[in-house]
Amino acid sequence: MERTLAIIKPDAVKAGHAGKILDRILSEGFAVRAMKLVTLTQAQAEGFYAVHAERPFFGELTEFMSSGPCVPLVLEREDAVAKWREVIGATNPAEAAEGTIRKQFATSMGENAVHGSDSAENGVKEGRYFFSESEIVQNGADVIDA
Ligand code: IDP
Repeated sequence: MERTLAIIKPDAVKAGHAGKILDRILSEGFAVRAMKLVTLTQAQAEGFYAVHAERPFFGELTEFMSSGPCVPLVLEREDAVAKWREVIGATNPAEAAEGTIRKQFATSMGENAVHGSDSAENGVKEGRYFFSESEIVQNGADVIDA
């Protein structure tokens, strides 16, 4: 079993798509191990996206990510990282495949509805950025994916 960190980004929460995206997460066989609704400060968004600090879109990205509530989730299943990236689609919605979450809900390269970790190592690290150990359910989360 592998973990990945998903985020339903502020654009998707604001547009009322969080429920549909959670439904898709469950129907794709992910177990939800942690979930919350939180509005990040810009500093928290900068910390999360520190790897992009030198990119020209860093200011725009961190302002957007702190513009309203988002929903971070720790997801678990076999090949969670690759599977979630397949389900969300390409970063740019114009290039996202039919049936992907970004094709369905993203409105631009920046406001692209969802996040997904890019490696198993980052999945664990990013999960810890949002959740303490005691907030990540080790078992019994099947109440939500039953
Ligand atoms: P990913 O989210 O598909 O892994 P990354 O290249 O890691 O894509 O970029 C992180 C996030 O930064 C993207 O999801 C998107 O919100 C934002 N982003 C990436 N490139 C651009 C851009 O050219 N303009 C504005 N925002 C961007």
